[in-house]
Amino acid sequence: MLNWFKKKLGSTQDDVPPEQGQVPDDLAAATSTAQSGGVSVSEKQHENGAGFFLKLKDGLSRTRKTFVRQIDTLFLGKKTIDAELLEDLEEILIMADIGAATTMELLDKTREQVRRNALGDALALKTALKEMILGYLLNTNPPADSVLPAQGPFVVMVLGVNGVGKTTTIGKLAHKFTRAGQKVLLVAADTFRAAASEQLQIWGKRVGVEVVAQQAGADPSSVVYDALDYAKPRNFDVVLVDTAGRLHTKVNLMEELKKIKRVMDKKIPGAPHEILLVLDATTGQNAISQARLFNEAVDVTGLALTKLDGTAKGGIVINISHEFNIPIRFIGIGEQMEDLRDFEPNEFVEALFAESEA
Ligand SMILES: Nc1nc2c(ncn2[C@@H]2O[C@H](COP(=O)(O)OP(=O)(O)OP(=O)(O)O)[C@@H](O)[C@H]2O)c(=O)[nH]1
Ligand SMILES: [Mg+2]
Repeated sequence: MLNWFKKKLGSTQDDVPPEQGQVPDDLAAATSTAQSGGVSVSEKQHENGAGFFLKLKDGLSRTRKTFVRQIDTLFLGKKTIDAELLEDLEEILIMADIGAATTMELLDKTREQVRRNALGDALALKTALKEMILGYLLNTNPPADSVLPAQGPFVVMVLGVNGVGKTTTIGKLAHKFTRAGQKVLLVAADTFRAAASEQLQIWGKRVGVEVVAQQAGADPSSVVYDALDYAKPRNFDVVLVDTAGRLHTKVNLMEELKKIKRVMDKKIPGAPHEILLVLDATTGQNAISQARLFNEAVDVTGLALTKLDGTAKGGIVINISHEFNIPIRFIGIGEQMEDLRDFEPNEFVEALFAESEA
């Protein structure tokens, strides 16, 4: 099935052919042109894949050290899987922020396999772990079933607590969409923090897209209302809305986000088409509670996990995938424009379990 979100971004990572009836006409046309035009999606994937993969692998190196390399150490000189080894493994999984519930489940499954004599030695256990983890990631990250709006802009509402990387992620997304030939509008609906709209405008300049902003303290919903009024007749393909990460109280914030969502739907029925929650991977278990909180308020449809570069807490990806039935759309692996990846379970697991550190 087509993952429209990635296709819309002109991703080079997704080489799954589109399914009939799922693809808006323009997108289907674009896909078939790309395929008949000599450069197939998978060829492009091959071209760009290696560099991206190395960067992802590099970004995950600290997680790999606290996780996979620890597992390797555990197995050093040890051929049999005994109770002590499983206890040590439990500690490693917990330390890697995979989460208590997910860790217990992984261990239960492992014990079961040991009982069935399905795991000959420690190496087989490592392979089994890798497969179980991939299974979790594939399970909660099926191809997206959302549908692009038949007409009008694709509206993405971006949420998350302060400092997680919302504005940066919007800048990176704007870059991706623009590169894919889409006309992008940025909306500064964080009117609470003084410098928020300036920061978005800097990204707008950097990427070369328009930004709608009002004065600090303006009502965020009315900023959004006006922005959608502006976007509709001007044929914007994508509208990315930056929201506040902090208000006077948490309740205020959630109420405001609900209001913004209502206003969007009133202005463009069906909008927002994506409610993208941004989570900072370095915060580990905190990210889990944030996901719960925001999801209760506004029904999050996708996640972006930022700052996976240089964190030892990359296991949070596994935890969050297992805990929530919300797909991870993107992962951030740096501060630059290009440092946003479509999340691909296979690629992620391969990078995490990579053998060499080079
Ligand atoms: N290393 C790294 N840094 C990131 C990533 N994404 C964002 N950042 C940095 O995180 C910091 C905060 O990012 P912002 O985009 O301002 O976060 P925000 O959620 O918009 O913050 P508020 O507007 O205060 O709510 C900035 O210094 C970014 O450069 C990432 O993937 N990797
Ligand atoms: Mg911001």
